[in-house]
Amino acid sequence: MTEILMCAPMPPLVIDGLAARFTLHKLWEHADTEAALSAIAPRIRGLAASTLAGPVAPALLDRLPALEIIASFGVGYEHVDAGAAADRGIIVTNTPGVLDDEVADCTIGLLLATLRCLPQADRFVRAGLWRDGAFPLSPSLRGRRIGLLGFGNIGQAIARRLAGFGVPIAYHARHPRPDTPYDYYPTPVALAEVSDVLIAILPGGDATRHIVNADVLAALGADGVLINVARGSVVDQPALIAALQQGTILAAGLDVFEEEPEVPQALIDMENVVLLPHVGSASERTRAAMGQLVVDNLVSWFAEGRPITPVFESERLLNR
Ligand code: 8YV
Repeated sequence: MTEILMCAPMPPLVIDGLAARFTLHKLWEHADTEAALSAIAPRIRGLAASTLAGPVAPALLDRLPALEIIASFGVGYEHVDAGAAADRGIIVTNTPGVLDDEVADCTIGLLLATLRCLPQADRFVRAGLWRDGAFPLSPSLRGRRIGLLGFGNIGQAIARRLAGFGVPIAYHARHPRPDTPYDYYPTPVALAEVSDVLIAILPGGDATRHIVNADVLAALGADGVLINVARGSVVDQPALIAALQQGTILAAGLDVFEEEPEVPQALIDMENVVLLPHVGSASERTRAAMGQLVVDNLVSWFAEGRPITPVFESERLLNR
């Protein structure tokens, strides 16, 4: 039977789905993982990976000469060097599409929670403070212009929802999209200058590292709000903390952080920040769909020689 490697635990649906069709090696279950890996490495043809399991190191790929495919859980795949994998003839797949609406829904929730101070209001009621007087008035979504930093499938799903809220929308991406009615801005600073809310929804990795820096936050301005549902790496976190402390911007809603699961105490101590533990896609339903797509990619590859959702770096391997 085809042998698949999983280095760290993944959702039960993935483990069970793969174990039913392949010989699945759960590396973390071995007391001596080094010895276990050495014994099985030459036979491994598929690798099931996830952002939660950390980067797929080139040194690991060096040890897997028969590896054909890396099936990654999640739409973001910066933990795999897909270009280097393609150079080795290894296909990489991710789980796009099935989480777009869920992440977009969560983004709207975080946006409203941040602007209307909903978690703070909940804490106020629970603390019994209502009896002493009304909760302070909050900022509003009304009258705000929204800047989408990133305009891929999830960014567009957020834009569709925001259109229903009747707020103006603009965006920055690598290229303008002629098929949208929204204004394009060629740089993050230019977008921030015309926005009252900046929503980061773009891929992580080196190309976007700290794309939200002190200049972008200054351009967003003293009434500005940052929402980050992308990756912690896209925001210069110390610059964000300074901007919040100094009133350079008004508030932030953050689902992702630079060193997850670590969240700086300075952010925890701030009342004008809403913090989520990277839950954008984390509903039972959507995580199940993502897990099933990991399984289906491996099954399709080994049964039919066709992955379902290869990343673009892998396309050159498939078009040969
Ligand atoms: C998950 C994500 O948290 O899809 C992504 O890129 O960030 C999330 O859906 C992540 O994939 C968990 O491994």
